Amino acid sequence: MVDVAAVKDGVRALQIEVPSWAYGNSGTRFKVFAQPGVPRDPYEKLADAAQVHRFTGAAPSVSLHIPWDAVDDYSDLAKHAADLGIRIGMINSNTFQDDDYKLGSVCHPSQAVRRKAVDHLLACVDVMDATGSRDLKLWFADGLNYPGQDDLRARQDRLAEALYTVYQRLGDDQRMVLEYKFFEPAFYSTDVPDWGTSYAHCLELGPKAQVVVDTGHHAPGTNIEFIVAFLLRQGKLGAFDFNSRFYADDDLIVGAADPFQLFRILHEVYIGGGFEPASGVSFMLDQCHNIEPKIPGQIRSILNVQEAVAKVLLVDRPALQTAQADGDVLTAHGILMDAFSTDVRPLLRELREEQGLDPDPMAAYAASGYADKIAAERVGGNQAGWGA
Ligand code: RM4
Ligand code: MN
Repeated sequence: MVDVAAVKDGVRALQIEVPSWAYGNSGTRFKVFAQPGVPRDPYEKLADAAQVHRFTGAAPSVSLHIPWDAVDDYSDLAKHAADLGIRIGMINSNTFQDDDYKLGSVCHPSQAVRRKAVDHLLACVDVMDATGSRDLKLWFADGLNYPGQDDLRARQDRLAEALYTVYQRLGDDQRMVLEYKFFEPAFYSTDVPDWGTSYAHCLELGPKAQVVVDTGHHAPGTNIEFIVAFLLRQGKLGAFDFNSRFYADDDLIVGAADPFQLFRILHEVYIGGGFEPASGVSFMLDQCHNIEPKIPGQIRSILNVQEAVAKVLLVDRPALQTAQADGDVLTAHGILMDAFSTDVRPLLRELREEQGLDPDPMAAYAASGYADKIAAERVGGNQAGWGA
């Protein structure tokens, strides 16, 4: 009854983008623990990302964060990626690490600061031109800590104006994707707190503006799969930032905290056609590996997403639809749970063998000697990291 070949095809077609910042040192506001072999520059970050692709065959692109990944020659960086068998993906803007941005960036009360932030976003589009990247990711740390601190509504006007300016600069094949987050670093109110705010701005802007769902950016208990279903129905889901959260924006390995939630989200992606290339939905990891080694952390993440997708593809859709139409609650629920409860690891091992990959990417990476090699080679210089 199960079409194993179709499940394999679906997983084989899935491409997951890795973030350059996953390879740098990271931590909490209490401590950043440096790791041996961490990249010193964007070129070395790409080399590490290429290892993730080498062992999974599923991670052909890397998100950059500007200015963390600023280089003199972006075409040269893109060429370096191509030489490694990968490519540069989304360009993430950063308007949160400059002293000027204490009270916000594109929503700041000062016109001069807003201009500076918009100029940065426009410069990010230049990077997209040079690297062949399709998407500009916008996440703003803007918001308020205290009621009365600034005018909530005026800040929305400023946001709309900035987004409009950047939207006008996009090429025909470029998009901007707007991420929301309900708290942090602002704690009373953020300027893009939820999917509705992002959606409304994107709708006003036009088809090249899409919503980003970062799975760690919701209040506990939020039904993220509903948001995904809704956005897909509206043609407004641009991208995912995958990670896990237990309490806040934890940025832990996707599928580690709640594999069932990941399955439910990806099931809605499937129902909504989000795995079809024409949908334009991009699947990214947005994670940091504070205590675990970084490259295996990324490999594990890719495997977790693949496992969830394989389970989704195992759902007996016709039987589910029949049970739903019949109002047969328990049969419908059972069909979903049967798929979720299936151990898909043997199937995925088989698929990897068919792809000419090692069936066990974690073990293969560990045996490759790459970790020792970079620890020995990358001595001196400044390890990358954003010193949280
Ligand atoms: C933000 C957001 C962005 C990411 C930064 C590092 O919370 O998730 O996507 O670029 O963190
Ligand atoms: Mn994110």
